[in-house]
Amino acid sequence: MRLRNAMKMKVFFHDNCFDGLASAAVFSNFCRSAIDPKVEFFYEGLAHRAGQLFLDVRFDGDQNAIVDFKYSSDPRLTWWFDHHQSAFLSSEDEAHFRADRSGRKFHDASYRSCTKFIAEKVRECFGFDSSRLAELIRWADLIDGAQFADAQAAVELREPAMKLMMVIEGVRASTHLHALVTEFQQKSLAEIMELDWVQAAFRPLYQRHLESIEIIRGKADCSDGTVYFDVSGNDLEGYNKFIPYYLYPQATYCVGVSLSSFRAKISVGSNPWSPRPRTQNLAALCERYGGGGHPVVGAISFMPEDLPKARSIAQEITRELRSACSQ
Ligand SMILES: [Mn+2]
Repeated sequence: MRLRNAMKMKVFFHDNCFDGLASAAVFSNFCRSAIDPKVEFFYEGLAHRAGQLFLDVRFDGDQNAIVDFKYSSDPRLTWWFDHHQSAFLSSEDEAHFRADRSGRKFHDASYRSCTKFIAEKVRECFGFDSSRLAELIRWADLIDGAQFADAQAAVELREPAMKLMMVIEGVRASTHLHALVTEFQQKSLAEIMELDWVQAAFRPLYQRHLESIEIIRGKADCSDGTVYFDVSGNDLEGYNKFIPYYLYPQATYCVGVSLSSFRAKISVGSNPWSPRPRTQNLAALCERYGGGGHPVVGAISFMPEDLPKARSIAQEITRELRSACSQ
């Protein structure tokens, strides 16, 4: 008798994002335990960029899943979980999702993290219990929802989960990121933090983190409740997004411009500990310029050569937020 080949599950996740990797781990744990114990996983990170998002994405698994990232109407997509407000590239994609009757595609923008969303959906729809990954789920929800006690906790990185967040956001080797998806299912966060390769990745990133606080301090300009900074000349794409509020606790919003090999990026955020309430929906604001995100944090991507355009839009957004704050 011919042995059946293992089912090949391709999992696409939001790259360099704690919630993205944790989502991949919770989804994989569900697949192996509830769908097929012999399933073989293949991982690929997806990043927001200008232009066609899924152009070089190959849905080449027997089943294909996207977690914590935008919807694709590709017929080869089997599973989808996302919690971003800006989850659809077009109204056609949204209509395609609404018409789906597979029972395997899920969207709910009221969740702080996709990780917790997946855990609750697989419980509700498939009776699957993810509680053995409770620590991971709790931290993904805390990190993606920015539920830290204060900016110090978010920037000083004392907890293993916070250190891992920095490793995930800073590591560029996809083999390391994919390894973490597996480790998340087998070890505690403190144990993962003790792994030699994680320590080796952590040390230079932590050094860079300390330097980045000084770089942002030097570039930031805070007025009318809004911090603006441009670090496009500083080779600093993966900085900790709470640094501006650590430096300027009185700020409500922050607008940053950065540059990497594949994109120029405007990051727009709001201070979770702001003394003044946030009144602007940052996903809607970023959507006006072709970006997206959540009400509390959004981003817009440009081609690297469009940096001057990114800068001028970032300044326009800064003026708008400053005027909203001074009203
Ligand atoms: Mn997320």
